[in-house]
Amino acid sequence: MKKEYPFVPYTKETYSDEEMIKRSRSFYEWADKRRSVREFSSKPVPREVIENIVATASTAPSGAHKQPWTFCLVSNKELKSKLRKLAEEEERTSYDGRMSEEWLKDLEPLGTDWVKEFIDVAPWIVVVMKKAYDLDEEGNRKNNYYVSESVGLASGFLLMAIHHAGLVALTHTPSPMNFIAKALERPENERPFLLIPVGFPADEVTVPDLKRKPLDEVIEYYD
Ligand code: IYR
Repeated sequence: MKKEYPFVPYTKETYSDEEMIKRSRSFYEWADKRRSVREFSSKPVPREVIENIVATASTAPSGAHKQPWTFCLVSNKELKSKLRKLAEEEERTSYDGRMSEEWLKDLEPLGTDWVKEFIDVAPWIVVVMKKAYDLDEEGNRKNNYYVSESVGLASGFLLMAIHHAGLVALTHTPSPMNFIAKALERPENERPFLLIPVGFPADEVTVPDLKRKPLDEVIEYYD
């Protein structure tokens, strides 16, 4: 392996098989408690919590370590209302004809509709932006690689950090999303990826009674 740039020692704590089995099991059981929530409390969440969560997301691996993401953290009430209004305009058109019958049927068990009250109610809206390319100080384009994969990974890390902080989130995908870049006045190299309300769940919140696929439906072994 060619190592022309500086490398530093890396120490990783390791465990016995028995300990690994215990740890991986309890991590799974904890991860399995994460649910997408659509009803939020307006109870505030400290800025430092959101910053720590984003710091975790930004540790995700990315193509050529370019970290091709920006996390826009919206707590401003007027801006949240504006995002809600614009999202609902798009969503109403989607639910009223842009989405196929099959798609609407698939969504029925989730109880979604075009009303996106959570954008107003949740104390923070994290808008994950993906950077199609970077711009250097002189405005020259610099390539990014595997941008969707990288930003998808960072978003997964973000959701786990939210869960770990004792908060809930929803991965919302208003479509099309161009309105978000405009409302947030983002530079032209950034594209909206996900809109994620973050906060405490509303009192007595309910979630759809979903079952996750058993392992034999998601694993193929090649021993
Ligand atoms: N973007 C719409 C519709 C929607 C689509 C899928 I796929 C979902 O899993 C959930 C919702 C909305 O946010 O309502």
